[in-house]
Amino acid sequence: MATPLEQWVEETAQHTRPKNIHWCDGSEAEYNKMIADMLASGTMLELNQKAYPNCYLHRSDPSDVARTEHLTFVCTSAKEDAGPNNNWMTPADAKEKVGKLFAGAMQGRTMYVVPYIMGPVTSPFSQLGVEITDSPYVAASMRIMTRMGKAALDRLGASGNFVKGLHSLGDLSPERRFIIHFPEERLIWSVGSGYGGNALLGKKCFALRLGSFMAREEGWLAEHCLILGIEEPSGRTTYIAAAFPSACGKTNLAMLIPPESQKGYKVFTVGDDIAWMHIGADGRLWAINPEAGFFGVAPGTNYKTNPNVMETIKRNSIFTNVALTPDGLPWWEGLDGDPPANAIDWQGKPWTPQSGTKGAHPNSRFTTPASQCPSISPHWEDPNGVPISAILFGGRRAKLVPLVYQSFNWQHGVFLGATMASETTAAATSAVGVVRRDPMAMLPFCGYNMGDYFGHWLAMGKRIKQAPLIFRTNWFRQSQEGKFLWPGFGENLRVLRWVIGRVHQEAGAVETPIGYVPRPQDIDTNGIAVSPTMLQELLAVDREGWIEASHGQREFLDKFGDRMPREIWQENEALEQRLKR
Ligand code: GTP
Ligand code: SPV
Ligand code: MN
Repeated sequence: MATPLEQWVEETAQHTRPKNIHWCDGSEAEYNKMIADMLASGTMLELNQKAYPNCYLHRSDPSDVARTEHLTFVCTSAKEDAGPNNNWMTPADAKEKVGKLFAGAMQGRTMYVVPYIMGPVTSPFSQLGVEITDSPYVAASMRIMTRMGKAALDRLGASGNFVKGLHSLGDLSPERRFIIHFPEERLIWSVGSGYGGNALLGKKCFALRLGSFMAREEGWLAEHCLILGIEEPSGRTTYIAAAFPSACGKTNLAMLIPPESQKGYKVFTVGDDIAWMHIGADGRLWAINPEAGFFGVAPGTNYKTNPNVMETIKRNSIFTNVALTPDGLPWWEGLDGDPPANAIDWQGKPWTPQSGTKGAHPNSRFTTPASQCPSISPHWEDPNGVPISAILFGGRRAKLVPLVYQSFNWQHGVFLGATMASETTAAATSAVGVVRRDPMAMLPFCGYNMGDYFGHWLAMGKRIKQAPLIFRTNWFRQSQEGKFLWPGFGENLRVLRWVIGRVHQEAGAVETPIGYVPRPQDIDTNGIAVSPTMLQELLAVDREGWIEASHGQREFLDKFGDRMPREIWQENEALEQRLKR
């Protein structure tokens, strides 16, 4: 008898009509064959194999370079279950409309059946998925980003307990592009895009949108969080999860290297984008990284900002939409050294620094194995994960939001996450630099009504023993002249030190209307060019500004009607009261 997987593959092949079907085993030989095929067809270019062994460049369609949130849908039976935070169609309408786009879509192409595990191979918190795709770039990338192939098939056996993801490049037209989630059926359909977050279905589609939906049903959390461990000179290690919106510094913080002046500290990377967090046997919150690789932002990455990732991407990596130098090296804006005198830009056209355009797309990225990262934690594949002591919610805000502050308690912390806003970035195809609400950095990724999502966070807090402390951070405050006030990157360790000081009740703070804010003497500024006035500005609480913000927050909370938990409203009212006092 055919297994549920075999049946689904057969049905899908009938509908999409591929030239042939390849079941991925995840072997190196298979990977090499996929790369060789793509080199032959021109969809992959070889980089300089001396400097970048086993590294390649892929250029995606110029209209297909970032997530397309307006074409992304969550199709629950009832509209209210998807919430105002998601685009919605009925499941039947979606199947009718998008089903047609899959008909015959794989003709002349190979259909890859890609079984994968999200999470360490033996973790009880890991989950299985199978992606059917007609893109060899997607199949190859899934081998870097997940535990793909035989290990997944072995764990699956004849079971039907896996998330189904069907992906086709279609004709790559934005007119016929849809990323559709059917959370009630554990099913994803994506057509018309080859871009990471739209096409590598294990990542945002499964690990966050379906993951958050499953997590609420099952009593855990699926979050857009990095996970890191900090070892202090004393040898004590504290783990932190941090939710920052897309392109707001997760990869960089996860791989932080302590600056010269901060001797004796070490940061270990557990994950850079997604955390699945469960309540452990001891009642605490434990996090695993469901991914096996990093899909990181290239621009701005260099040996000063993130030396660990620079070492990681030197081999076995796929670069997408970066520029190419005459020596076959990848290049992007913000890389170390001078720009090349001439290069080929991300669209394959001749480019010079005088061209007046970007050489690399602002959302150009690399896909690279996590195991190669010099700072990877010895515990990154622990089946039970690592215990989380603090959660940070961080946005990109030029004004108002202080460098760091702590919530009064879990409920207030959930409120701080729920009311977070951030300036948009190139990670999605809409205007860049616009402040928008992005609760818990999950606006584009929460697979159900966010009112219910905040309710789930509140309920989790009641169940966790020694709940993590919750903080807000903002590395992106600017001066009147538009300069960053805080040096960021490695120097963010100074803020993390205050955070762990609070966790272990060793650091001071002052109580303000918005939360506990460090006093100037609580943040070590030795050896950095942050003057007392700058620090004061970074830590200031602007009452007028916050009163205005609380009104904006009201408007936002109101959108969720009676799905918004009473506790979140109460927190906003309490904030307004404290500000008026
Ligand atoms: P996704 O992969 O999209 O989820 O993004 P991410 O949160 O992992 O963002 P990433 O770490 O790749 O950073 C994105 C951009 O922010 C890069 O251009 C970085 O150089 C910049 N950045 C990261 N950390 C800091 C910081 O502390 N200060 C400043 N000023 N910029 C930063
Ligand atoms: C993000 O946009 O938050 C990313 C890249 O991490 S993607 O996987 O495309 O969503
Ligand atoms: Mn992300």
